Amino acid sequence: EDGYRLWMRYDKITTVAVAKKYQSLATSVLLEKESATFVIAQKELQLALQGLLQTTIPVTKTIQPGAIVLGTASSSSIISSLGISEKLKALGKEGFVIFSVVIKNKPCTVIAANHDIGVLYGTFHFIRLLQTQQSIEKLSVVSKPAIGHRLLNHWDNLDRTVERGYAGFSLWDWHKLPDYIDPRYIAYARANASIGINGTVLTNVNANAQVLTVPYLKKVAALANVFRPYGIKVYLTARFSAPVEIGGLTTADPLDSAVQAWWKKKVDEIYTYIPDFGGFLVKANSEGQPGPQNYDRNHADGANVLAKALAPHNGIVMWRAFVYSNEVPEDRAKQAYNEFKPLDGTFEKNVLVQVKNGPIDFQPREPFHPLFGAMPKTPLMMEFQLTQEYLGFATHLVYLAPLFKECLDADTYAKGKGSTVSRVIDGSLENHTLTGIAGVANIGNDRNWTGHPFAQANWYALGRLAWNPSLSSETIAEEWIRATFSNNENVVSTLKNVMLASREVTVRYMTPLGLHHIMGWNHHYGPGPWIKDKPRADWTSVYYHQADSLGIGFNRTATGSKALLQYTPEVQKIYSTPADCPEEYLLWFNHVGWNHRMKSGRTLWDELCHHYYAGADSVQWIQQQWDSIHNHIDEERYQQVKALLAIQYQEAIWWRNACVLYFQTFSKRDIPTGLPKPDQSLDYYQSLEFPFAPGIKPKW
Ligand code: BDP
Repeated sequence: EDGYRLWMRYDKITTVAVAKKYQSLATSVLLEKESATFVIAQKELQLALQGLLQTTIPVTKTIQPGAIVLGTASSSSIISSLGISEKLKALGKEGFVIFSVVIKNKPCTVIAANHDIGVLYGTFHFIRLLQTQQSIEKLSVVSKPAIGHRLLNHWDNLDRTVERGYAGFSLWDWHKLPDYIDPRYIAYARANASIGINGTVLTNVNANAQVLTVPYLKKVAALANVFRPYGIKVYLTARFSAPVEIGGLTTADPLDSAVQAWWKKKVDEIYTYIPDFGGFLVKANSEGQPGPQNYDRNHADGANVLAKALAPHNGIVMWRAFVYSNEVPEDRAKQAYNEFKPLDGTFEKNVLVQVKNGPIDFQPREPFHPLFGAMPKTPLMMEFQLTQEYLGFATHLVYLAPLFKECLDADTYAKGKGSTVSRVIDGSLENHTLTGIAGVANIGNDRNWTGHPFAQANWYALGRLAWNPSLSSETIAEEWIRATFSNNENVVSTLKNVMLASREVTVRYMTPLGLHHIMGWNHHYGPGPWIKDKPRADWTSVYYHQADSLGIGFNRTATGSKALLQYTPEVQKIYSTPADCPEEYLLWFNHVGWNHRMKSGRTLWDELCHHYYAGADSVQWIQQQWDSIHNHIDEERYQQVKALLAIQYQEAIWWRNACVLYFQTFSKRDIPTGLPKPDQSLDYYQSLEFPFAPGIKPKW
């Protein structure tokens, strides 16, 4: 068991009573008409039942007791005769129903939708019920996605390196495409379809214009052909200077008519190869990438030229709000809001502005981005990061659903109480119909896809939350554990506890109490709170923690950088004083004295130390939990996770010792009694070089 099968393992159900029940309720697949997508659904169902029940299920055209009836009203006379057209109407293109019904005296299960893809999604839902051993006797499921565009963003370069990728090289074998279709592309599509992901951006946001040339478009088209029956569209990153780099123009000024004509022609050409091409994702005027500001134009000017070219083909532009300019601002957290908010209402209809969950950069904990709720006339799309750039790469076990949920459930108060981030991005707050969410992929060509076996859960969680942001982290973890490891109740509850705690554990040994951006320079691995004197102040750690003899933390309140004022007054109130600020964000918003009294009764300094020590200790607890279920886990994955946890523990100690010793140079206080002293000096930690970091971005 090497993890290749992800959460689609379909191993035999060993609880006899459950298997028996399923055997009588799932005897055959009834498919009246074939389509590429229907056949995928049918085969998946057969594969799942073959594995779970060890029985071969026939495909029939007539009803038998226990038939699973698949189809749409237009493809199936049986489904069209069931009187469910009203029910289906509300489900849109991707929704589905699953229900138990008696047809001609024979008990059946119907999986129906308006379109073929809905049937596939319904089939995967049904299989999930079996994998998690739920009753399928009296089913009545109605489901449709809350968010329209549910995407992975691959930061994959054309040379197959993956920026911030820790699971091997890119899946896309550009050299052998379009002629050789690696079976892994199909496995990838299937995994995504199983969790409702319906789009993939194939290339890095730090884009290479080459991918827009004809030889590459043919390769992209080959991938699109594989993905299409799985409901997945392909998207590309568009380098803003492409008209110059591959088009032979002298400018990429978005208001120049030759540039506009070039993009139109290019887009028309793309659609001749990929008739359902999804559109472009663009990073512009950020970290050295070209953009409209090079020509004194704004982001809307830039996005709109692409949007107009794509509109006739129903393509979209996802224009990223992750920007920071060449001048170092007094607070980088403010920049996206400052640049984008004034542009609200000036984007074309087919533009989504893609906003990272927090205002800095995928830290272990950030408050929600102030743009959420601040641009009512513009559909905003969420960008989460699955790849653990700032969370220990693929060696630390960190289940990210709680991080995602914290952001989605946060209240912006944009239109009063209940204006959650989730309602901003699902469009319901401002009645937007164009909606989206993306996860920066953590997938590579490692045999188990994501490097760390548990990192698969983050890919899974993104898909499940994109479909239904109101699912709990716990529900998602439980589904994933049952499908990926075991239905044994002890395994389920042990791993659930571990997974649910894991993000907070990591926050504690890396960046407790609202600290952020204090990791190693450039590669972002391991502690580096001492980082200073780099080309930009906002690439250093001292800029973010601001520790001095009086205290620590970034004052972003009205008496500091004023970043807090970008939020609504209700939100401001929550964070504006050290006395009231929730402690998990204390040092994000406030500079706080070392003697500040915390809720525990300890001083800030003591509390900080306790968090670092508790975080590291908790990794030991995770190790114990993992060991306790050894008997129930296959040996290969057991040993792999065990080895990774050992690395994680060493590194938690590394983070703890390095940070405590470093901050002590400011606090001038002892490490509280009872906590063991670090066995190495600060000099030692500062002298450590991280020898090899995969996925590093070249410095521009
Ligand atoms: C940062 C990464 C960098 C990305 C950038 C981005 O360090 O590699 O290019 O974000 O999102 O997190 O554009």
